[in-house]
Amino acid sequence: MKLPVVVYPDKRLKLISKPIENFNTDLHTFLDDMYDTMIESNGIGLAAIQVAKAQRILLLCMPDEDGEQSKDVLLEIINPKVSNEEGTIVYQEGCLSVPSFYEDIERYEKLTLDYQDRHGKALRLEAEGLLSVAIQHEIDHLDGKLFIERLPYGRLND
Ligand code: QAP
Ligand code: CO
Repeated sequence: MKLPVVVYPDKRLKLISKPIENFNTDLHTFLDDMYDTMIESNGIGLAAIQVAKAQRILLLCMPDEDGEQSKDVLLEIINPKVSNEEGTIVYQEGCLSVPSFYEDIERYEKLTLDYQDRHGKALRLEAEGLLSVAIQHEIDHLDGKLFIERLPYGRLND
């Protein structure tokens, strides 16, 4: 079931999300609803707070070369922790909670992600490029931060 998306400047987007402790059927239903919401909104990533639940959950579904999204590559990421950040990358980001606004943002190019799946199993992945950008964008949501707060100031005299 598709859920309503919380949009800027709704202050709920500033909440710090809380860790998941119970990996039960309520969680699984919520993950399925997040997936429907992300796909029906044409998103590649979604954090739980964007559907008004302040829990440390995010979904990522990266498109392939033809821009197709397949559920086979869906990542359900719970209680994420980033380490080994390396390098920088600039990517034009958008956000379902900031509709029709896109800007270049600098992020880490590579990182390691430790997280849990819907059953509470501990997993690790190495990410670079767009996946690394998307992980950082979504974890920012869990910490109450939007990409528009990371816009650089312009140079003076320009
Ligand atoms: C976050 O963003 C992201 O304005 C996910 O009208 C962004 O799915 C990760 C969207 C960039 C990596 C790189 C935005 C859909 C979707 C809009 C999204 C819109 C319709 C944004
Ligand atoms: Co976003």
